Amino acid sequence: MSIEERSRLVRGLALAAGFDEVGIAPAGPVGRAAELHAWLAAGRHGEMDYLRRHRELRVDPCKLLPGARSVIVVAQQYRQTRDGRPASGGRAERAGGEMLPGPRGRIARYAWGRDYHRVLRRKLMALADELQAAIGEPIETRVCVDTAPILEREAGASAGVGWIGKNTMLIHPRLGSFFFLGEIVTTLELRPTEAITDHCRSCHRCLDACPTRALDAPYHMDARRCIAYLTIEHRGPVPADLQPLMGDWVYGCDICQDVCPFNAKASPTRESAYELSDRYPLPPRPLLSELREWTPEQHAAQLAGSAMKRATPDMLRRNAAIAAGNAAAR
Ligand code: B12
Ligand code: SF4
Ligand code: SF4
Repeated sequence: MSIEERSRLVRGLALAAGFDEVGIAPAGPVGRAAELHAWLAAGRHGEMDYLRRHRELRVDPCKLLPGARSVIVVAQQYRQTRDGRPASGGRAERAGGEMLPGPRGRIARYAWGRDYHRVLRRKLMALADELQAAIGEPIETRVCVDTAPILEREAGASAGVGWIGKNTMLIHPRLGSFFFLGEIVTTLELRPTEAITDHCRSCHRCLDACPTRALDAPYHMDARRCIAYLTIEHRGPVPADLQPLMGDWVYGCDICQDVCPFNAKASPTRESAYELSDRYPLPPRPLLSELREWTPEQHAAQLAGSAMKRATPDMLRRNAAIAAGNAAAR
């Protein structure tokens, strides 16, 4: 099979598997390794020490899989067909059939359905198996979703899946940015896809909308100020000056994506696992009074199968208390 035929095969198999976009990057050192090192040296990663620990692996997929020739990058959209109004169902809405009073928190869209790590990994493993069978010769593959030490947005940008926007998200002209990324690093030689040019141009809506000024310059983020970091990654108390700026977010933040014009017309997900359901995990606007009272057992039971279990019970209670304080101040 020629390199072109193999590359077409990869694209065909990935799209048939239900991914919304696929691209191929050459394996090898990424272009912006120096930016990652500078970002870490400035301490802008906060407590996310895992980013420091594997920084040499992160900038070169060949270190992840010796002999790697290509990185297949897939995107899977997750924006739901239903919007996150409180009436959309779920346990926290009712107690004994009664509506409970009090303010509600807000959960970022990416955590509304089932844990994407599991959904995407399973699909990518199946794709790697199919590829292996179709190629008919031994190849090595390593599947990565989020937690592997790889700069996924850099890989996605060099694979032509999107461009890195001023809000630091990978954006696709048609799909917007509400998608997850996953990769198959492989020893198979494939034809790289052409990169997409930056479409942000003179727009700066995301920078203007970010409530905490975490986006302190175009394409640059101080994660220590990002609400996603503060609610999901940061343990211990949130700095007092940032608390009032966090609004009602209790897990993640979507503001710099909600305002992006490329998300306005993007279609919703085709993956039922990411849709809101009465089982997974919480309504997107949970009652703060309920979140604040959860026991560790309730936390484990309610968040089984959800990406939200990354936050400890203490962190969720802390986030709910901050959101309640902000609601009271309003
Ligand atoms: C750590 C992390 C975070 C941190 C830090 C975010 C950040 N901007 O770095 C926090 C907790 C804040 C976070 C938040 C979110 N995250 Co996150 N996160 C990650 C993780 C695990 C590592 C990212 C990383 O290495 N950051 C370090 C920085 C320096 O690297 P980078 O973001 O790739 O940045 C590169 C570019 O900025 C570039 N660069 C530097 N200067 C310049 C200048 C120009 C002009 C250009 C073009 C580029 C450029 O160089 C950098 C290094 O190569 C990735 C998964 C992965 N393994 O990559 C997911 C990932 C990036 N996150 C994801 C998601 C969904 C989110 C949230 C939307 C979740 C939410 N709703 O709350 C938010 C979005 C916030 C935002 N605006 O970025 C998705 C993004 C998908 C996409 N379409 O881009 C990823 C890819 C996970 C996945 N598998 O889908 N995240
Ligand atoms: S996710 Fe929220 S806090 Fe973080 S950069 Fe975007 S708008 Fe700012
Ligand atoms: S809001 Fe505007 S500047 Fe920000 S990422 Fe979207 S297009 Fe780019």
